[in-house]
Amino acid sequence: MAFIDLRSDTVTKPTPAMWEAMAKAEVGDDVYGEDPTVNRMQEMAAERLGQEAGLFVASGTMGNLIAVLAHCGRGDEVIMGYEGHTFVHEAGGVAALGGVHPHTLLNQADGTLKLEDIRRAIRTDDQHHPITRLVVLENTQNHCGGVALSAAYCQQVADLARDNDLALHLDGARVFNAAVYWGVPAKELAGMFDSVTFCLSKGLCAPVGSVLCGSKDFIARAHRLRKQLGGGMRQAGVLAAAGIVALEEMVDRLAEDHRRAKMLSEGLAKLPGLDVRQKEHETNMVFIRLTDEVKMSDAELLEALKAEGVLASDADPRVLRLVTHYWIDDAAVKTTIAAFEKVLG
Ligand code: TLP
Repeated sequence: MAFIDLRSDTVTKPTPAMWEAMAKAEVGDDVYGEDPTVNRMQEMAAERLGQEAGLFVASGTMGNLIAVLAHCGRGDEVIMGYEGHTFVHEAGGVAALGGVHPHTLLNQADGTLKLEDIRRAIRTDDQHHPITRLVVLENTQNHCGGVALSAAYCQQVADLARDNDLALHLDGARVFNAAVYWGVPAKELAGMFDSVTFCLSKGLCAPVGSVLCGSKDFIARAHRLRKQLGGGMRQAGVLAAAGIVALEEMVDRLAEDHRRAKMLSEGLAKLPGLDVRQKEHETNMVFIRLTDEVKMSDAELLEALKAEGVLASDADPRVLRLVTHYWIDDAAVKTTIAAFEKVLG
């Protein structure tokens, strides 16, 4: 059975244009800096994000980890969202590998961290405290609903960080979704950060990889850290070639994923037992809370949907997440709504 796979946009397979570009990619040893395709992709990525330089990394997790390690030393503190991917879903890497202390703040429903909370979290100069070095934001904010943070908000946080001598990193795994949502070039959402990671391998459909961007100086430090972590990838142009197609061809079409997520949430909201958490500034994710009317456990419901050819994932107990992407068309959205209707029947 060919499944309608809504578990994540990470499941996207390469497009035909990507396969072709990968087959023809000119490659070299990227650890020597000699892979022309990687070099081109990194330059393109940095330019799109309003940053000086870029570094191809194996994953979003690796990009965020390298950024935190490049900005902070052992015992330093990083302010980040309690719902942030870096805090929840990266296996505690910043603490385990960097000795960096996460100071978490509650995310608001719109994905933001309150400026006042950030201000209060910054430590005073006192030997009892860790030294606050960095703030991390996430755009789009995945666990708050895939919501897009605005450029105006990001600028306010950047001003606050600057006034307090803090660095500011963006986990922009889906920053292009945010850019398309707001109808602005990605650099307007990313240019005010000291560093930014974004993923080629999610809605942009490339098979592997993320790019960490920042100043030339920052990327030089990041380069060494990537090597320390075993992330030097040699003839990585095979992968970067798909990344170039992702940046050239796959950004504007993200609007279609957003339209389909809306179609999906509107359809599912009409069904009994489902509390579809529609919010402002949503992009390609639909979060559904199961009400008490649904007697099945989460696992039973997911299994029943699977039997109908639909794959979804559990975001929290009694909360499912469905993510639209390139391989989900209008027909798949309709089939998914019908599958829910049948299973909840
Ligand atoms: N997110 C995945 C899971 O890990 C939850 C998903 O399916 O959404 N930042 C954000 C905001 C992310 O959502 C993810 C992946 C990452 C970083 C990490 O990227 P990878 O998987 O490339 O390490």
